[in-house]
Amino acid sequence: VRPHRASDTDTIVAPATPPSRGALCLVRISGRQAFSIVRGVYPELPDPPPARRARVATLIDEKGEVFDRGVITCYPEPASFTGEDVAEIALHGNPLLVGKLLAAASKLGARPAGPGEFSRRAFLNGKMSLIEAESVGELIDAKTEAAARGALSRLSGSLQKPIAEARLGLLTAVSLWTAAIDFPEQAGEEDPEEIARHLSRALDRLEELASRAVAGARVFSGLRVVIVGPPNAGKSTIFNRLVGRNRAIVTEQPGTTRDTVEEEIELEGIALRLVDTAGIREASEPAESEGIARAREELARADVILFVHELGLPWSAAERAFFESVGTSARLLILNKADLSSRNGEEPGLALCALDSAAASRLKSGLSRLLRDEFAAEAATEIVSRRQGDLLRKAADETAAARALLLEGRPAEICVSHAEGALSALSELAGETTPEDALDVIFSSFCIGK
Ligand SMILES: Nc1nc2c(ncn2[C@@H]2O[C@H](COP(=O)(O)OP(=O)(O)OP(=O)(O)O)[C@@H](O)[C@H]2O)c(=O)[nH]1
Ligand SMILES: [Mg+2]
Repeated sequence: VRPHRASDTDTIVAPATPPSRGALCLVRISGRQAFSIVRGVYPELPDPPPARRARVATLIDEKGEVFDRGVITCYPEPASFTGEDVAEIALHGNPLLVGKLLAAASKLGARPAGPGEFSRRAFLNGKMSLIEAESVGELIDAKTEAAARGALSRLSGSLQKPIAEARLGLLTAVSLWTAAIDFPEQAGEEDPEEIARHLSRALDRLEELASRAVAGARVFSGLRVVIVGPPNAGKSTIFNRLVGRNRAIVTEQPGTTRDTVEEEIELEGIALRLVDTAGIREASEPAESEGIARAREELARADVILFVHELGLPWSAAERAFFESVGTSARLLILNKADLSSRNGEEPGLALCALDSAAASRLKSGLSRLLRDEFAAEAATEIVSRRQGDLLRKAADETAAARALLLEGRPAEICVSHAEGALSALSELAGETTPEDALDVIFSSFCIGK
């Protein structure tokens, strides 16, 4: 039985389009009284209303005065977004007219919908799984294109298949165990090897999903791109190029940047938080050494590192060690001030003159290539909410524990309880046993009208 509360049976109304002066606004009404409420503003609506057919309608207010012409479409239950009777009224996107319609609907018995309430009902009425419901929420506030693509791919259920496979592995393991426990004569001794095989299969799928979930959540919320390197290499100039304006101070003095400077940009449909840092060296003043300490902190939080070195300058041992310490995965070496040196870089990197007018596009294409190599898979496929990521992690950990205990020869009961823990995390992920408060958390993060 799905959890629900009394307010889930009210008839609700809200604009489904953002509140702004646009050409059209779509107002959605859902619940038992939906059609009678529509009749209050459009008495000519037949009873029963024509299903899923748009009708041009003259809308009247409480005093019987025409206030707008719109288009009304009725979706009788259960074939509607929420699974209830739903009416959608498209009218002109004038806040005064929309306000009139909402006021009339309230007077006729509808209550303004809370955030995510339409999706909540769709979920309660079995119209969508929780995974799909959360995608709707993410779709609404997906900041960037890649995040929007991820939300879309999940709406079509691309998470479901690997989860189903993991679940099958776990269920098979649990049933082999319980058979051995409950019917020792018929089932014989349990076969740890075979059970472990099923657990391993489940674990593979879960580990893959959980790690993708982490990366997906990062792409979804934006990547931190941190610019580091020795003083005076041109870090702030490069930062300004990428931001597209002179946000950070640039001077010919080494040690100009004392604190970190941040700015958000978008590239390849991914939101990037660009961070300029103080040049790393032995500082002469407290303010500078504080800045350097911050630069090191930023490095630890970075998803992508742009390391700037002045082309042709020798590498100090300290710089070399620093460069090695940032790792190689998502790192781009920029050899700046290429205009000053005829020497070719001894390191493979992007030779650049940050003062040049082509610098911005060269930087962006270098960075794009890096993003595609490192993050394309996550950006294009599964982007998962933090809650889903946590549940996947829990399922993976419980499965790993069950398998480890099994291989240590622990009693079946203990192993089974971990496998069941994994299964219940997966059920919660799919929305089968979600406690009431979790539902509130999920749906209240939506915007009104969804
Ligand atoms: N010739 C030349 N000069 C550059 C280039 N890029 C930056 N500069 C100059 O180098 C100096 C230092 O540039 P910044 O961008 O302030 O360097 P930074 O790495 O942020 O320096 P700190 O903040 O002090 O660590 C400025 O005078 C820039 O105009 C380049 O490609 N060629
Ligand atoms: Mg600087």
